[in-house]
Amino acid sequence: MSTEKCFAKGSAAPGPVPEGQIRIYSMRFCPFAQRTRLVLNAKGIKHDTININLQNKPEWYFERNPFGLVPTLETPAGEVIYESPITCEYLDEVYPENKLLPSSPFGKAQQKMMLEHFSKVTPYFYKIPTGRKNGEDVSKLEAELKEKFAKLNEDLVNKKTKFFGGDSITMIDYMMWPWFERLEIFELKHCLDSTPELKKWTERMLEDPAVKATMHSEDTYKAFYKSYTEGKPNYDYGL
Ligand SMILES: N[C@@H](CCC(=O)N[C@@H](CS)C(=O)NCC(=O)O)C(=O)O
Repeated sequence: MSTEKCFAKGSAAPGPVPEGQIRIYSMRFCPFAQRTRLVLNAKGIKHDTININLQNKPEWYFERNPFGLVPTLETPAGEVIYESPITCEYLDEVYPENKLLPSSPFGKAQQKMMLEHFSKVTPYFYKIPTGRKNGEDVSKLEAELKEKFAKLNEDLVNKKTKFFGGDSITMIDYMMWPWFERLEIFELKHCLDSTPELKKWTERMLEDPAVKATMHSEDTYKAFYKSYTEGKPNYDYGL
């Protein structure tokens, strides 16, 4: 790809997906799309990236994903796959190198159940900053988030493992990571203070090459989130 700049309404649809590659439709700061980017990186999959202006979406994007959300994958044969957990599982099945999901049906089911639990955590990363912006008291929400973190902490303590699926990174770690990477931006880092094992997990994750390859600097995140909260997201910030 020649540009990471986002495609907006009125733009021409990109050309065909290059043979031997897979395409990801993404947005540089989207945590859901980051899940897929983490898996692409961790597995060393050759891909091209088309970033989408989510405030002003290209008309042709709805032909790829009727929900109009990122991430979406597209293969050279024109197959499209969307919804972040589905894209990640697809990549893990199609590209055998560095398997991220357990091979046993129960192991897989466990990771999916953990993900369901985590889906109850992500809304706090939106509710708390929005509440603060509106001048609301968010202490109750913060206490609830800390309780969720305590559960995750307990899980690591009970398992006695470095990561959520064992002593090396597996799919579930990548599925949860993008929100932890943004704790500082959301001014929620203090919520980790009473969960030392979870905090150690975040430190270990920061050492991972795929995490390093997909993350932005704190300044870049801050600038993007400022533009986002002002209602004018600058998807191309820093390009
Ligand atoms: N359930 C979806 C959620 C994806 C999602 O919400 N992506 C956001 C960007 S972070 C998006 O595309 N928003 C555009 C919109 O809401 O119209 C997934 O897991 O892929």
